[in-house]
Amino acid sequence: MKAILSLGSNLGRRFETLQGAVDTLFDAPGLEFVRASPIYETDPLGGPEGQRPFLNAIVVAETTLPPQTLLERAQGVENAFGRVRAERWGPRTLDIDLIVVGDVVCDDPDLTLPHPLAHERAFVLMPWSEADPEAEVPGRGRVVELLAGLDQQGVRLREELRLQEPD
Ligand code: A4P
Ligand code: MG
Repeated sequence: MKAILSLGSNLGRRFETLQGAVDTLFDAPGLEFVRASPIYETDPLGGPEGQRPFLNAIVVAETTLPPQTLLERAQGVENAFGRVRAERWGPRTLDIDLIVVGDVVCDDPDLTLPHPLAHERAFVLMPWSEADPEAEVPGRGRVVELLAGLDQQGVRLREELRLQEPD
């Protein structure tokens, strides 16, 4: 099934962290890289004042893993990149969210699918619409249409930064 992952970083070497995350995520069986979106620099949403902007991107993958296992893989990669869980919505070297996994719907606070805020976040929908223009958020509508209803001012394309396929 198709899996959409959202990657964000606003501490340290942000681009290198995103590329390293892509390389590490796909370094084990059960998850196949399909495509990465362009990278966007985005104003931080929520969290403390004075945070640096994020770099955000979307990765499209194919997976045979159960969503819970995929979440554990993502959290392992976050930890490998020195993520310190201090403050909710606070600065982080790496945040990986599962946006959708196939058509799985799940209300568990440890894993909510589709991601409960994805449909209202331009920093998710903008790169996602680039990576997969036909995409839909189950129960919410088409990504391009959801995006059109949002303020996109804080989301800027960083054309010169390009994620490579995992090595
Ligand atoms: N969790 C539940 N559902 C999911 C899911 N679909 N994907 C649980 C990933 N995790 C999920 O996450 C807290 C808990 O959410 C995890 O234990 C997991 O079991 P976390 O990553 O530990 O904490 P967090 O990321 O600080 O909190 P939260 O509520 O997940 O925040 P978000 O939604 O990840 O938002 N602004 C910009 N411009 N760009 C960003 O990338 N990111 C955030 C974080 C805020 N503002 C941002 C950005
Ligand atoms: Mg998160």
